[in-house]
Amino acid sequence: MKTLRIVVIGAGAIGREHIERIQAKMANAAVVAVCDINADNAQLMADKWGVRIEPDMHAVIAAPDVDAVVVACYDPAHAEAVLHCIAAGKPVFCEKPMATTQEDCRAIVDAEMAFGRKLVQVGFQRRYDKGYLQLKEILSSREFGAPLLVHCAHRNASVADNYDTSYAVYSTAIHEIDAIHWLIDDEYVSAQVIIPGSTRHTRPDFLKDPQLMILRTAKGVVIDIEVFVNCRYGYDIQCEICCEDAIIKLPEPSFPAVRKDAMLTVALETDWKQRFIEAYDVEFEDWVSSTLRGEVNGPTAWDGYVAAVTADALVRSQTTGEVVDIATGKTPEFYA
Ligand code: ISE
Repeated sequence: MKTLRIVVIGAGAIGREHIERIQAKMANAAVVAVCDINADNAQLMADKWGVRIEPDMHAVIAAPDVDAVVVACYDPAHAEAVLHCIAAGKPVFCEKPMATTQEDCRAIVDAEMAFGRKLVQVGFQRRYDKGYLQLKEILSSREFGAPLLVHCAHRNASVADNYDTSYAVYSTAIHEIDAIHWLIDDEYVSAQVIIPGSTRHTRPDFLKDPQLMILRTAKGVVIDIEVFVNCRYGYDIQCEICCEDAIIKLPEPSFPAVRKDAMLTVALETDWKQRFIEAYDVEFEDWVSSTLRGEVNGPTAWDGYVAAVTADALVRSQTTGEVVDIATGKTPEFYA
């Protein structure tokens, strides 16, 4: 069996997780090198997994013993790394967001089309979650009619100190933006954000929390997304789709129900890495096997671009509350 030899760019929290996942769980892939501007991060992974440290990102992407690249560095550095992979003809898995501006996302799309073959997969792991896959199957069967309304909630117990109002879109709702686009297979046409009073657990001048985001699609579906990143009680992802003939709800993570002291309790997840751990594993299995076949099977650079354009429209509405139009244009034949 062929082994996919990978360099991981960025060995912070998520990069480390991916290195461990590849080294500990995957038979047909191996991390051969790590590159991080933080030398301690790279050293930690070199010590633990025996991978070589490569300080020069451009050189390691082009290295002959590197078949593919995982980009998991600081978000604003994604675009440069991904563009370099395309220039070197190397398949690349890029954590979300693909880039922090829609212009950079468009540049990636244009570079990939000019190269002539798909190389980029974006890390929208929800598409590999069992519950979301079940929703996709049910919706695709059309057994319950067309979707009309989608209610989502994305709640984090708390977030880091540098997380500001726009992160609620770029870092958090970006998952729903992609997942719902994929689930209902429809194009977004407008975005609006409604901001109620903020929780006392945040500094409202820096982070407005919670927020209600509303998206509309070309076929008339209305999607509401509650983002509440200081909900305190746990990590909670909800998605309910109202179709013409049925209401379909994302399954809850499964925990035993405990009866004790006149209470019936069921645990909740507390952390996104745990909630989606299986999805990440399946996502990487799929990325490695499709890369070895010379294909891109998961979310493409075009999906990354659509998410970025939609996210920018939501962020524009955060300050005014107004409805902002979304125009991504027609999906190019290359990505159809
Ligand atoms: C984080 O970056 C993620 O990707 C998590 O899934 C999300 O729940 C969290 O809000 C983000 O900051």
